[in-house]
Amino acid sequence: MSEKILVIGANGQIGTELVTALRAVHGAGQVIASDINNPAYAIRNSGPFEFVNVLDKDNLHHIFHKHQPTQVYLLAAILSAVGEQKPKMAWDLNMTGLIHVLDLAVEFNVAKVFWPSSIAVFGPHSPQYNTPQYCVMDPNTVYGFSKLAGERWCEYYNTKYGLDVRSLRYPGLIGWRANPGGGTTDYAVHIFHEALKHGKYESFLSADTALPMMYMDDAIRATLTLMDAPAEKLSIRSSYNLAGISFTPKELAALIKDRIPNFEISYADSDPRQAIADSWPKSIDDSQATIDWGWKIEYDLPKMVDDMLANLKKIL
Ligand code: AKB
Repeated sequence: MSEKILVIGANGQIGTELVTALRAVHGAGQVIASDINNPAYAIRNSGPFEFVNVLDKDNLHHIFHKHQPTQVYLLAAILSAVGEQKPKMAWDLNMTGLIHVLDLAVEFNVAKVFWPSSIAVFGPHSPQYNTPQYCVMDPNTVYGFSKLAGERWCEYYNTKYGLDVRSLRYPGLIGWRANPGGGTTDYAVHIFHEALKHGKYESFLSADTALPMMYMDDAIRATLTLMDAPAEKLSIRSSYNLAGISFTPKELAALIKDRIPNFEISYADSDPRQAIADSWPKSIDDSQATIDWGWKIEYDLPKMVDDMLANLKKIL
């Protein structure tokens, strides 16, 4: 059966890359990109696009009815840093948007739904190193506890209505095709742009702040692999831990300096994003993803740095 795939929030950092990857696999006409904002050039010119506001259930209902999607990817969300500036809006978008999509997926018999969670579901009392799938979770950002509540809703819709909903706890994502918007891990993308454009960067996180990160190619491959896995292999219907690579701003800067010798990094005196980063894990145990659907990363830190610089040099 040919798939009809609806991607909601297609203009963002993940959406831009995911729509391109899905169109390459399923054909451009089968993947409907949608967003509340005008699409980026790459999205607009490579296949169908719809304006969608996830908070407007009638609008969303119309899109589901029109396209009868077999798969839906819900990527519209407010991330950690912006969420702290607009807490009520972040809760509303991240929760109400998810529940609208889960309800419509049940009503329209959507075969599979993907919804991203995050390492932000963990908090200051979670184990910081090799954080396990199941442990104390006391997120203290609105983004973090909206993701944790969202995971519970996903598992609930799976158990109660049999909805095949799948999810990953993404670490910070690093890619060259699209910029991140409003997260705590954004420094790890901005640093490359500034190194190439200006030869220097001021990190808003301190030199030794380790965080779990992942190259976008790995994240997209993880997403597509999870979505292709046989349903009976999936033992987790809340959201899978996903590890990637863990590093500090100092370690990343050292690798960039090896390749751009005049590059200099400095560190901000204080920034509200530091407290968020300090509440998150430093590394993640994603062994259940390996057991259930064969997950394995391909990009280590040096390989990611080389690929980011090579691609950004072509477009900056
Ligand atoms: C953020 O920094 O808010 C996101 C995330 C880790 O979910 N990149």
